[in-house]
Amino acid sequence: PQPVYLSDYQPPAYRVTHTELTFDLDPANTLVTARLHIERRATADADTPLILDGEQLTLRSLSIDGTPLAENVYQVGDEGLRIERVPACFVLDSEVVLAPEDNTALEGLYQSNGMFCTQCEAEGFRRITFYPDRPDVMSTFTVTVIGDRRREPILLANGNPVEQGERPDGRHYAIWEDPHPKPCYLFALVAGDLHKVEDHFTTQSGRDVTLQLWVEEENLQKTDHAMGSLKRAMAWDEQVYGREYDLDLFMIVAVNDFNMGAMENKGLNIFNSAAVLAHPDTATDAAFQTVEGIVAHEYFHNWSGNRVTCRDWFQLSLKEGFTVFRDQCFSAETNSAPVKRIQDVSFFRTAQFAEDAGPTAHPVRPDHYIEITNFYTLTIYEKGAEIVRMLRNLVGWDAFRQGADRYFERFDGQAVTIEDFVDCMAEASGLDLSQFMRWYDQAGTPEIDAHGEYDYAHGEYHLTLRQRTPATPGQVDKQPLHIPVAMGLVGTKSGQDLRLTLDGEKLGKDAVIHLREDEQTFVFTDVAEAPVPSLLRHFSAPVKLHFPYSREDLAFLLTQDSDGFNRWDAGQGLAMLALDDLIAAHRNGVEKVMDGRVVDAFRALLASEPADKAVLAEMLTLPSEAYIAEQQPIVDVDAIHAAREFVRQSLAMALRDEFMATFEANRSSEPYAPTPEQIAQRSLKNVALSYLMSIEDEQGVALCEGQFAANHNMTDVRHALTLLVHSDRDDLATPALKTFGEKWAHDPLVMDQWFTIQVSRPQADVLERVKYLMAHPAFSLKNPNRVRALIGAFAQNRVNFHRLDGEGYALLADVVIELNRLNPEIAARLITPLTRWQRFDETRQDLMRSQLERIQREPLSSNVYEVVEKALA
Ligand code: DPP
Ligand code: ZN
Repeated sequence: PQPVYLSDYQPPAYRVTHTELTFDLDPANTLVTARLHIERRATADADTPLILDGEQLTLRSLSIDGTPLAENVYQVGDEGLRIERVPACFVLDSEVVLAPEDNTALEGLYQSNGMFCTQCEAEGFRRITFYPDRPDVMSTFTVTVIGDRRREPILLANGNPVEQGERPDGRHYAIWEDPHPKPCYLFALVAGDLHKVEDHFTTQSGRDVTLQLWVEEENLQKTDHAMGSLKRAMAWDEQVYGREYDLDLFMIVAVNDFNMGAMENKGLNIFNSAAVLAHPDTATDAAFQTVEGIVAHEYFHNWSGNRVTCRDWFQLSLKEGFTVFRDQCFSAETNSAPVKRIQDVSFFRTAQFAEDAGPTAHPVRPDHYIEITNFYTLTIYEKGAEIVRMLRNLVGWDAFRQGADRYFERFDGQAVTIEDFVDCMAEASGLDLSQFMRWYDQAGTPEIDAHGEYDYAHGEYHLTLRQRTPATPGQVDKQPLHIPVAMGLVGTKSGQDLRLTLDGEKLGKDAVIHLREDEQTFVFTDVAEAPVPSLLRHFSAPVKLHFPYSREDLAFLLTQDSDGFNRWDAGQGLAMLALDDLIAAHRNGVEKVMDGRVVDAFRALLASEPADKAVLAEMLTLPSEAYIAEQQPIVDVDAIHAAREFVRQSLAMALRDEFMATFEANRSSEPYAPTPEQIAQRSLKNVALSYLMSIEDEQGVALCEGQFAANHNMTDVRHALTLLVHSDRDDLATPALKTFGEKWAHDPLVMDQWFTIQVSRPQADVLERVKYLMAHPAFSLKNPNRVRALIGAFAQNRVNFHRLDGEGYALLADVVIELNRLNPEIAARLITPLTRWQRFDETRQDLMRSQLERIQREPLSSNVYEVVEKALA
């Protein structure tokens, strides 16, 4: 497989002004008839051949302006169709045949539970018909879908329904028209036995939009939350960005077999059922929040992605980074804003930092790729969103909003680049963002070494920041970035933020300083008392910041920092120092001693009257094993697990009564609702229960059993079941798992949770359990959700996946090899944990590499090939 380079970009020689498609659906033999209205661009030479992408298509007929083409004027290869000497303006008709029932890659047209559906982003449309499958070719579409009235009573495509009826052969059809020119990656078709719930939204200009959610019949009672989320998202985009929906109909379809979370096809979003269905009995609070966030994300794409799209796939973050930022802000406003930020950042610092430090590190705008589906990454999405957030913070909301308006107006109906977006922000704000652009082109996580000194004699505080970005594959030399550092100085006597004066300028108590050089010293004057600096407030830039805080400093910031995010982060920092000592003790075989300052800090937190219980729950949660691992030069999975368990148990023993009181104070028998208040209360109660269960406190165990049996809502049931299964009380866990598994055998999304809970426990029997569960009737390698729930979850189980006999790695490689044939996109994603081999001890390095080499010896899809190649480079 050959890489594609950004620098090779050429505008298309031919445009498609209108596309007419007819699908005569059949599982084994779907006939796709395409009529493309094509025009050569004025800038292209008259002898430029027409090249259309096409993969795995059987061509039946081909004609230009009604005349069938002789076989010597065109060529069909593995990647498409080439026609020499075409007119400047013409109609191309083609007929191809596909077999949706054999499509296990879930790209293009496939079947899920008998339902026909499509997934075209990024390059799936070329598996449907011969077409210029690139986002800078935008066309209006008319689509006719023909199906069997009984098997496919519902026939959907993008845009507006214009006609439906019977055919002489007894089949029925529907015609859809999408008036908005769109790239083919936004094409969608769904046909099957679907049922709908319908609602309405009145836009700010008074238009009525019909909203439909299409699901299988048994899922009709799981649609309320998504519908409510959609209406909230539509209102939010009007209020916050002034963006209104532009068709009279908006549809969402839930599909069981889906590679990603969801897809923003124009007017017809297709969702992984896990990202849209939610009911209190079957979905946890976290799942409710995920549904809300993804529904909003896909809806927001209607402007940031569909009306204004990407010129080429190197610009993917143009739509994804911006849209993730938009959905993060939406969720922050509808839930607890500080908790949303804490959760997003802790995930980011664990998973994106790891990606940025590994062999698949790439810039937010990559300069080459082999397989674009490998680039739907945390870097493109989440780091892209952090960059947009920095822009918002740099220019301020008003200029940012003006820049966004300018962007949507200027580029409406066009396929554009990241520069186009940033230029709008620069124009609206008057700021020079040229150095800032490096964030898009430079991979790796910048590190800032900071140190500060208080000059008592002059009342000055000197803060020195030094930045460096480590080398990443293919990018050795890094230039300094423009890094906004939000900060305050917290007076050690007053406990208050001090007024900041920098270079004679009064900045208030909470300021942003701009690091642009390799090293800069900032001198704050009129500093009346010795401060502790609070740096990188609300995680103002996606960097690693090192400041030599003492434990006393961190304990001070934990209670005094005015920035809620940094209070949480100080607590995490304090716990990390204790964990570091314990990891060292474990490795050296020395007795572990708990740091009393952590206990004191937790005691104070538990005694406080929390303003936001969800924040308190986060503050009482220790850094995850994955996060701790990221902080270690060489990851010692066993020492990390032992140290973290020791801290959990020490806290539980020292503060047993406090946790019990917290648990009791936050029980509730109110009917379930996914409101921020209830979610906060449940998370605090369940954190307390986790501590009690970590020492298998007798009363705690009884409460846990009671919570499971009470069956009040899935959040509480799942949490209780997880704690039982992850404890050593198999006498209780085994019957609970059985009850749960039998009760929910009919519901695949709940069975996913049942799989995950079992394979994420720390006990040593997990590998055998994974093998056993792979043979379970509810498991299938063909369903991505099942694969993620069982195999993906096992690979996150640090102590068991990294077993010293290498059996965990071998199991993952076995699955990757099998999936490489069935679903290359999912196979490539599954390899990720093995690609991080350099972070482990030599024994594990060898074991992981040998599994990667074993995969490499197979005949590979380009997806898996690219990942393995990079991992072993
Ligand atoms: N474009 C989809 C999304 O992120 C993923 N394919 O919304
Ligand atoms: Zn997206």
